Amino acid sequence: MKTALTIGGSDPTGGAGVQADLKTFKSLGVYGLSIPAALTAQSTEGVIDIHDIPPVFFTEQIETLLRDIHPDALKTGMLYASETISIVSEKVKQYSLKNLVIDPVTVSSSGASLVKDSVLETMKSYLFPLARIITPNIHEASLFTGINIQDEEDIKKAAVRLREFGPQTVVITGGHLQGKAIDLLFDGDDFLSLEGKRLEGEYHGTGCVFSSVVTASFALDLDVKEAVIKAKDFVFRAMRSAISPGKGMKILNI
Ligand code: PXL
Repeated sequence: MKTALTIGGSDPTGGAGVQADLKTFKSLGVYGLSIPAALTAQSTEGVIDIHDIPPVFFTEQIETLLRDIHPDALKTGMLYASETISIVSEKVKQYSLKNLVIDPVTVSSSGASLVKDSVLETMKSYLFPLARIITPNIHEASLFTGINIQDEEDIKKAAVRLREFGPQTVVITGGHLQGKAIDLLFDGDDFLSLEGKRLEGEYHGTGCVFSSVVTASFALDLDVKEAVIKAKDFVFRAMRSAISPGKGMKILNI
């Protein structure tokens, strides 16, 4: 059985974070491994508090697991602190990990900041160059490039700029742009624009699930285009059948 590792934040609702990633891996037939990089106290109504994992213990989690298991693919989500990002970058190189998917998480769907200072710079310099793909949404693509994204041309410009930071491929998920839900993939040569129906409402965890499907797909040897097409379809179907287990946001049915 193929294996995929997620390194990210814990979300007790299971709608985002490593919990959502594990469920997504499972539903695609990939065995899931997980290392929490930060813990959140949250409900469907929002993030209340964040606690980071001490760097020494975070390193111990990674080394213990990777000395034993070599995952076929891995993803990062909420890493929260710059030091955590540096450790991930060092270990990806040390253990020659391939198929790295970076979901550059910055804010929660409820609007809470999920990063400490200077995380954006550290991520750009140390982690992006190691990635097979990065999966920012429109908001994150704007933050990392400084481009105020208003239309599809801006999305293209941002994708080109983001790829200059070193990832092999960039996909900007457009679910947050007004109108259509367009995802744009750029591999350095070609753009692939994937258009989907837009579903109204606030959904929790779409970015996590999207990047998890891409990660599981890499573990299963799909190519980048196939992985992104599968992710868009999977997220759309999980949104259409979303559930409301609490008082706040809807959670994808995975
Ligand atoms: O959706 C981004 C995200 C990622 N990881 C964790 C989260 C969230 C959003 O709330 O809680 C742990």
